[in-house]
Amino acid sequence: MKDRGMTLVELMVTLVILLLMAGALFSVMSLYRTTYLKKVKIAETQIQLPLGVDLLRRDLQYAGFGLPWKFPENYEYTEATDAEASPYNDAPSDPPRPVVGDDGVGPNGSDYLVLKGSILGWSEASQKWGILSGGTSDNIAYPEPDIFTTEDYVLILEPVSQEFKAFPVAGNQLFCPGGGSFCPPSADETYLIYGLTASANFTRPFNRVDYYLDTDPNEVPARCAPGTGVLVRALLKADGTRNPVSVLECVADFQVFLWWDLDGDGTAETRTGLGEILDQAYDARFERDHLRLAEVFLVYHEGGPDPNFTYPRSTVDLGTYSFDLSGISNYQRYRWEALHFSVVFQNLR
Ligand SMILES: [Ca+2]
Ligand SMILES: [Ca+2]
Repeated sequence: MKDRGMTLVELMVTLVILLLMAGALFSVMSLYRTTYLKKVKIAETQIQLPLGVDLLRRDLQYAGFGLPWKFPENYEYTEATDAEASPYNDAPSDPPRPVVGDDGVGPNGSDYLVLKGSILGWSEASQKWGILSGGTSDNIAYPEPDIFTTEDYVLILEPVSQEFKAFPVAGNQLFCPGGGSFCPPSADETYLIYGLTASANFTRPFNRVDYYLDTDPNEVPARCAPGTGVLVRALLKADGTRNPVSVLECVADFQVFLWWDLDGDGTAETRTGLGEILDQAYDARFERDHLRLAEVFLVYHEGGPDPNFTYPRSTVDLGTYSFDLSGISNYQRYRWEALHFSVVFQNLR
């Protein structure tokens, strides 16, 4: 018998290796990626609808995904250049905090939220990730050998320490037999690879999105009440400027609260504003250990002014938070809506 196939022992060994490598972690990541892509697709076609807020929910869930926790000595990168965005930088050399922001710095006392993670980039490249095997074995063991193209720039992390091993590396440099310096030193070690962007001129080892209210008259539709704005999702570009895309129109207020497990008993017990991170100088490590949940409030109106309509109250009450409408002229003529939702950070700790 020439084609005897595998012996039982060989089969068992292979199975054990496959189980170790392709087990729970991979199926979770795969599920994760599929869900994310599905949601992005839905949102892309209806981005002007309140459903666009679902993007914010997704981004909160994925904050921290593919972020390096530790940099090599003397490693530096650049981040936001605009005055409104730069206070939330971790550049030039700190590990990126998954969540940053501040209270009341926007129109009507609204908040400014910043989220960081590889997958937040939305580019085809940033939706990719893989496993790089060391030694003389095949290069990318999962999900497929050639998932990255020569255009994709990637970040390589050591999976336990999340220490970053190589940046930037183009997809065609990932083939380990032949031994690049970014390859795991032995066959039984693996590194994680996260796609970042297809552009060779990127400047930081993560993607970043900023959420804030924009009240620039050129951006706000004419139907919106005076003083309201659009909630934008702004991807930070390589040059440090923001690329804003509207996700919700006629927004009067945007508030984010954070829930922390400060006593480490596994349950979040402390609610703070976003500004707590800056006030207390919490770093990336502290967020991973203690930050558990985000709570978001949005106040906006549907349609335009209606002379035959009277909104019955001067505040929008949302349980633990209320917004005073009386600062908005003619607020009674608009149909005010409120959104209140909570999101568990799935990529911290
Ligand atoms: Ca706030
Ligand atoms: Ca607790």
